[in-house]
Amino acid sequence: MWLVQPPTMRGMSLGAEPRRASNGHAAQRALAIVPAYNERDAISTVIDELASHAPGVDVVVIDDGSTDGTSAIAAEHGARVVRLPFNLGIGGAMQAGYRLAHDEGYDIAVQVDGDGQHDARDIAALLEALDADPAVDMLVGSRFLGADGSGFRSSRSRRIGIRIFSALLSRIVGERVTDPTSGFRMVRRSGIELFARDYPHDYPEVEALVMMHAHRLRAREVPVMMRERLGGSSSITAGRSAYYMAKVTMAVGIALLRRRPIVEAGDESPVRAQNSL
Ligand SMILES: Nc1nc2c(ncn2[C@@H]2O[C@H](COP(=O)(O)OP(=O)(O)OP(=O)(O)O)[C@@H](O)[C@H]2O)c(=O)[nH]1
Ligand SMILES: [Mg+2]
Repeated sequence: MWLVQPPTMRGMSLGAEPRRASNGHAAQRALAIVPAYNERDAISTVIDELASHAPGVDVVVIDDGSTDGTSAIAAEHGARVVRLPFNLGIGGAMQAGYRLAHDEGYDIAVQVDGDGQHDARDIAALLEALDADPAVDMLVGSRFLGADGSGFRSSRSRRIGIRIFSALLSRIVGERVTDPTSGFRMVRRSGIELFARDYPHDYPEVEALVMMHAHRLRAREVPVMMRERLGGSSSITAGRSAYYMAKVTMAVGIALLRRRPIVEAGDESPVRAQNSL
């Protein structure tokens, strides 16, 4: 159960006393991490929609060295903004957000892209799903699971790439993965602990799922609607698509070879068991 916080409390620092939901359970504190690089056309809508549709969730915009006034617009719209001193890329921006979520004791973190592709209306359903399934550490919003096939499903060439990674990931984790490149994902504390320590840098989404699996943390997909970006430009241009495919494929291979926690089947995840950075 998470606490729905009045809008006036958004972004305020919270006391050490654990707050209680009406059913007596300790309330969960959730943080939306909004990575943004030159998103002046979209960032105000993203923040306003979070305020309207996810009022109990705190928001931090991680401005990844933007030069177009993104952080000023975000601050005008009431968001807390962390400005990185220079462009770290999406992975560095997200790890900064997870680090902040870790240090400030958040229970849940959700990535909401600053380009407007992720719809804040889906956050309530993600929170419900996480609350309902304690065995799950991460929920990934999949644009391919919706019953009616509506919403933005990316270009044809990108969908081919997504299918290749879906097949690879499904084999690795042993269950069906449909949207491994989706950035719309929510983690509970176990995921925050892991990603505050270590998060892939370039095109991190697929590799982060392999990391979860290697640490015996469980991810599950839930249907969401995605939209086209509201403006600005994508990091995945036509020319960078080939690099994306090669880099992510190699990174997944290397991630599988990397030292991983030694645990026996049925043991608790070391990330869950050992709680500090
Ligand atoms: N382009 C870019 N985006 C970044 C960077 N750092 C953070 N971001 C943010 O990360 C989020 C995801 O980046 P996108 O370029 O939209 O990647 P994507 O959503 O996988 O690709 P599209 O579907 O084409 O939009 C956006 O909110 C960006 O503003 C960066 O260095 N470059
Ligand atoms: Mg995008």
